[in-house]
Amino acid sequence: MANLVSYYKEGNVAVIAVDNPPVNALSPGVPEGIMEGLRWALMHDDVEAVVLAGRGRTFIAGADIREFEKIHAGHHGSLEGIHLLLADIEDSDKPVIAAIHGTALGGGLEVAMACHYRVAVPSAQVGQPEVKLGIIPGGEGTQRLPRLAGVRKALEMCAFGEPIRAAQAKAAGIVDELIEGDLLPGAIAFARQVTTRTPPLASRKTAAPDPEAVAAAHEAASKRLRGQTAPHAAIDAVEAASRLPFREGCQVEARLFAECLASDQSKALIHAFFGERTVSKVPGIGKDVEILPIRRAAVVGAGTMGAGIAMVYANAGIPVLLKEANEAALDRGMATIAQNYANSVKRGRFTSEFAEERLRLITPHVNYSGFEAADIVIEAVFENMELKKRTFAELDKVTRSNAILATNTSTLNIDEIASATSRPWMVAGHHFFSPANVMRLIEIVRGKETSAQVIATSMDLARRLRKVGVLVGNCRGFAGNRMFAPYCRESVFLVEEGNTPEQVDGALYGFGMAMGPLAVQDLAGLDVGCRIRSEFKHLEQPGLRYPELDSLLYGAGHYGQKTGRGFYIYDAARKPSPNPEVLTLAREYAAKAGIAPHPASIEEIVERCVYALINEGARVVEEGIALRSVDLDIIYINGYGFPSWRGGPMKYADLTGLPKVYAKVRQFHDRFGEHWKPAPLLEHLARHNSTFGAYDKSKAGAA
Ligand code: T1G
Repeated sequence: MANLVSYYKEGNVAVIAVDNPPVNALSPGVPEGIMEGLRWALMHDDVEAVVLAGRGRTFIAGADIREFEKIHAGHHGSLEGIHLLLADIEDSDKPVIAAIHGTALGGGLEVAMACHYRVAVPSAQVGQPEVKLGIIPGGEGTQRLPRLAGVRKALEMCAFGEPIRAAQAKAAGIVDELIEGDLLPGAIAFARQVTTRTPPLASRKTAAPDPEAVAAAHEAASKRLRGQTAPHAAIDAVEAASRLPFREGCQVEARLFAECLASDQSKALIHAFFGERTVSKVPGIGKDVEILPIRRAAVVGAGTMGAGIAMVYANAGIPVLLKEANEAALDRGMATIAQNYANSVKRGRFTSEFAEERLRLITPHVNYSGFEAADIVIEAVFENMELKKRTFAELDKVTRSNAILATNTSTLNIDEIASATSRPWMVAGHHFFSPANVMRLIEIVRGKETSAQVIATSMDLARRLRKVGVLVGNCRGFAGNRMFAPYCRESVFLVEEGNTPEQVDGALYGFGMAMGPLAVQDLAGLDVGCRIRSEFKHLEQPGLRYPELDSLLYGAGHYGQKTGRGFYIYDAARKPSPNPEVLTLAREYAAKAGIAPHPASIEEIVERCVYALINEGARVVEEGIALRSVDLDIIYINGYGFPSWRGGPMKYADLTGLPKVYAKVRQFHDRFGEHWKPAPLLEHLARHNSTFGAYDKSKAGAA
């Protein structure tokens, strides 16, 4: 334990320092080490107070979440050590002071609240983010926090999981003092001031009931965290603190914590937590690969995507040139950017100073001047191969040979685009998702000659841009859009079979998708979908059924939101309402095409759309277009509004059970033909009652 926790004396104050990098999690051995240090401190009569601190970049950032992964996998893991530690701290007859820097989160804040006092540097944050893992605070935090900060503040922190800054925590009564200088000396000085006082205990305070706040919290959680169960459990636990004595309240918390930990939502959200970190690990590209410095960027194309990408770089503090073919188009792009910033200021997301400072980092141009200084160029011109190749041929001449040339294409072949340059090894796809300045996902598309340096730099850059970068291979639609095609195909088929767009979208919205597939197609533009389809029409298999209704709407001049009419009718505020023309068109087309009407249940609608996603995802993994199935989960959660509390499509399939998913896919194959041919990997894993997660692990082992 010595190496996880050390302790020593500074005069009459004992210091216990946790040293469990990278975030000082309460891994097995850490609570025991702290208890050992506390026993040692209490044995020394010349010690009059104890300071508990974290070495490295943070105080304790929570329980070790890997322990919960063990429990989910049926192995032993527990919070017992944490509860014993909480009791030891409270039983101490010498004051224990938590010295907080970095992030005191989850069990870290709970340990700090069991201490008699808490001091923090101004940059520190404290929080109970457990609901983001599908659980609730399990270290008596739902009982101490309302006693320190009141029910309303405790509800906000425990039900929504957002951390607060040290100054807010002091104002709320969670932190006793802010330390302006060095934390440890400041904490020791504070400790010496309190040695003579009776150490106060949070658990001995009371929390006044606040039924209005409880009701409001439940209502807000149902809206903001739609479908999630842990937030409501957290609210119930905090409410118990205002009604029951401390120990009884802790029993309520323990029961609710155990229920949440056993839930599929917790398995899904913890899968997503680690998954978001796993995707940055690319087998064969280790920390030894040099990351190229990216100090200046340039974007070609000031349309919706180009303008959004320029904002992404500016928001990360990277100066960026924005080039368009003519002044008018450039002015439109800059106006879009200015409007986006104004909206963010209006919504309180940015201060006006931040927005002005970032806007100054974007330099508009109608030529390539300044491109020779760019370390990376992102091409975001119209989705046409000839235009992209011409642009890359120009970029090849006007940029330094070691500048990365990235394309934002969402469907075109990276290798063909790279062939227009003399340096295909410096070319990659950086596929942003619209709106680029909002969506967290970037698909980093690896061409056959893309160098390891460009990949490593792209993955690191995604982090700097505060995005989630996922490496994918070069095929039609890469990973996300390739899977999205069958998902959308089934949604249009269902409308052609007589189900209304509202029924189809309502079923997927109820499943947890941020938007239904038909509303998404209206948003993206039916013209875009039809143009892409026409580029690949030659690949369609004769005799196979393909969606036609979207093409019929497009042919009637209905492109979706942009023309005010598509699968829905949109008012000036783009609020959708049913479009009766859709059902007429569908009925007429179905009659001509011999498609039998088939009213589908909500369950079938969800299965046909989501299992189509899963079946294609299995092929994407099998072909190596995605490194792991979890990469597809992270793509769908961060790029397509798939509910994180279902873990992503592949985790959802694992939790559903692959034998069940495979059996349904086979049924659909029998009913609907070739589109539903089961992916061999899905069949293999189902027949062995295995999971996509186990397959990832087997590949990791092989890497
Ligand atoms: N347990 C295990 N590993 C953790 C971890 C944790 N709590 N937090 C981070 N890691 C790993 C992470 O996987 C990554 O690993 C590395 O540390 C760096 O993390 C009892 C039940 C603290 C804000 O939810 O929010 O306490 O990829 O890349 O961007 O009631 O990590 O290097 O192998 O995220 O600087 C509650 C979760 C737990 C905090 C730092 N605590 N962590 O962000 O680094 S449940 C949390 C974070 C609990 C109690 C309950 C962030 C961070 P690798 P990182 P970062």
